[in-house]
Amino acid sequence: MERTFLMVKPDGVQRNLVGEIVSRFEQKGYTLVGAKMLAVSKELAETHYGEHKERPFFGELVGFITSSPVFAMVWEGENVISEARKMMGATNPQEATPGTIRGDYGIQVSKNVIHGSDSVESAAREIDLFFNEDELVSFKKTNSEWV
Ligand code: DAT
Ligand code: MG
Repeated sequence: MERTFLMVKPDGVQRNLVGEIVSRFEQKGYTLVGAKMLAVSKELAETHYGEHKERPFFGELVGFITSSPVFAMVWEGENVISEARKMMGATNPQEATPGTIRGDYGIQVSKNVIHGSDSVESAAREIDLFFNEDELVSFKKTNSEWV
């Protein structure tokens, strides 16, 4: 059973998309095991997006993710890391298939609504970066055999 880190970015929170996004992952059958609103600090943003620090858009990216609160989540389920990436769609919303979150709600690559971990390693790193162990629950849903 995998866990992944998903985050509704400042544009998604401002546009009231938190409920819609949570609903998509719930209805798919995944389990929410942790969630919180937070204002991302410059330090946290630079660590989280560290792999992009040499890219020309790094400053804009850090500025954007710290511009307004985000909704951080940990979701659990079979293959949730790659399945969540499919449900999010391509990084550039104009290349994302309609029906995906970015395809349905985004237009610009710099305001693409949601972040999701892209590998087992990044999921572990990002969950640890954003959540303490005692902020995550571990439980089995009574309907799990129906999913
Ligand atoms: P993803 O979020 O799909 O994992 P990524 O890790 O390559 O994509 O990039 C991280 C974020 O950086 C992405 O969600 C939006 C922003 N970004 C990526 N490419 C960009 C570009 N060419 N111009 C502006 N922002 C960009
Ligand atoms: Mg990425």
